[in-house]
Amino acid sequence: MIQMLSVAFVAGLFFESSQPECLTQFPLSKPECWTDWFDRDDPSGTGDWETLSDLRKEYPGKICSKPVGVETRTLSGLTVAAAGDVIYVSDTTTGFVCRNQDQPRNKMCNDYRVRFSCPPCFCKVCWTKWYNRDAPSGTGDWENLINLRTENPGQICDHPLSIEAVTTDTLTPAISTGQTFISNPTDGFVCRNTDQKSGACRDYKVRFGCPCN
Ligand SMILES: [Ca+2]
Ligand SMILES: [Ca+2]
Repeated sequence: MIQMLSVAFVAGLFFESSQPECLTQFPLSKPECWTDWFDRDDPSGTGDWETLSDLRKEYPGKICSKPVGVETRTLSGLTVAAAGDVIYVSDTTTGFVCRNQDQPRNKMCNDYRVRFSCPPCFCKVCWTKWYNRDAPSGTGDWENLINLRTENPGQICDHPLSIEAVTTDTLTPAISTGQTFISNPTDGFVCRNTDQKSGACRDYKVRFGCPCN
């Protein structure tokens, strides 16, 4: 009976793990795809609340829909065991909560950061096609995300992880041109002629790295 229960338990785990946003199978014991570390709360109120629902609101798109692991450290790098706090919850469904009321002798919780491991496909980057919507003949080369989204509806993921910008003629990475520009996965790419010593931007094209799921 015990054996049957444990088989059912393992099967349940496996079923859970095969449901996330991709169908890639992977060894549960070796999750390799970790999110950033998050620290949205501190324990000065009722405790340190690093719940998944709050973290998802604060960091949209940064955490997969079904994490397979959670890791917690104090801001100074201690494990929960080393810090000695009583933890209310720490799992892949709720996230992490340390309540001050659970600590002995009116002690406050330490301040924790958390990160989650996700199915590998969540961390894999899939590139969009290259976009070149503008030329620098006006005020500059505006390959900004808001315009690219409007002109190419449904093509670029909601939360790109990265951006690549190169010149259209020599495919030189923007970073190597010596020009001044803004380039990030949230805003896209903008090079303004007025910011250049030469008075003119080169023409760039961009593409975005998205989660593959
Ligand atoms: Ca915290
Ligand atoms: Ca361009």
